[in-house]
Amino acid sequence: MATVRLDQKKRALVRSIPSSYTKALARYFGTGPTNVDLARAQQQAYVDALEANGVAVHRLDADENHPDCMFVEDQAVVVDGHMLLPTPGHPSRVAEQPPIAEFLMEALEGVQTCTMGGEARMDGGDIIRLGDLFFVGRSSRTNDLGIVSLASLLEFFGHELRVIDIPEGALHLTSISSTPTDNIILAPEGFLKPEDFGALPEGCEIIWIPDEEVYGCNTIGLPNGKVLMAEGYPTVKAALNERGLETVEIDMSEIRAADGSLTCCSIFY
Ligand code: CIR
Repeated sequence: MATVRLDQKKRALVRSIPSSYTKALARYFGTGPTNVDLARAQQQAYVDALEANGVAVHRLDADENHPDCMFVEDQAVVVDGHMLLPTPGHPSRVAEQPPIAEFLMEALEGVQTCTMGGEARMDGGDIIRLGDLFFVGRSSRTNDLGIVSLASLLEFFGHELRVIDIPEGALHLTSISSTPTDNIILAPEGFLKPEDFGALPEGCEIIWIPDEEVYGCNTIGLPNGKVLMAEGYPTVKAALNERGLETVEIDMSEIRAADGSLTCCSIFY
């Protein structure tokens, strides 16, 4: 998940892929998944990569009634041991949340949890974190009231939040960017501009990636310093390797087919 710092990435939650996955929402990168077995094999490779690089993974059972249930990132926002349970921005995904919330409340014993009310909407996939600076996407899934809820949680910690308008052609902020380390942002040059992020803390940089590799901008920084990335994005890989970051690549084709990126498939807690 995109809301924890590198040093907070020891445990991750994933959820199995239901047979109904072929009905998952797909409007952006994906034309819709067709091969559930391949998606499951790719998810297993993802879990194996996390575990091989220092993350303990817990897996929840799939929910056949919710084709998108593997995309757990959208369902809970964990920040410094506190948790915000957003009301997801797509109605078909709202009822995915209870087992995820239940698991996290038990795992994070005594966790302070807040929920959203009224018309507030947010998908966890709209948040990225650069050290203690947060960015949230105002998107088709995340509205201003949702952003207000996140802002009050972050205010409690004294963390700054900046809002970025997500262009029409993208689902979430994490669909088009990520922070592979606590001082690097990857972003596609035709989707976002330097002004969207504003002035960054000293020592931080944005690596601008050509639009053909927009999907590759979503990466996961691992606790051992390596970076998990999707296979097939040579500019992203070269940019990370040039900065001394070792990359681990996995095939994400059937996850991408449902508009899912690497971060969408887990919650670090
Ligand atoms: C959806 O449209 O909600 C799913 N098919 C994909 C969710 C991807 N999640 C994410 O970017 N955090």
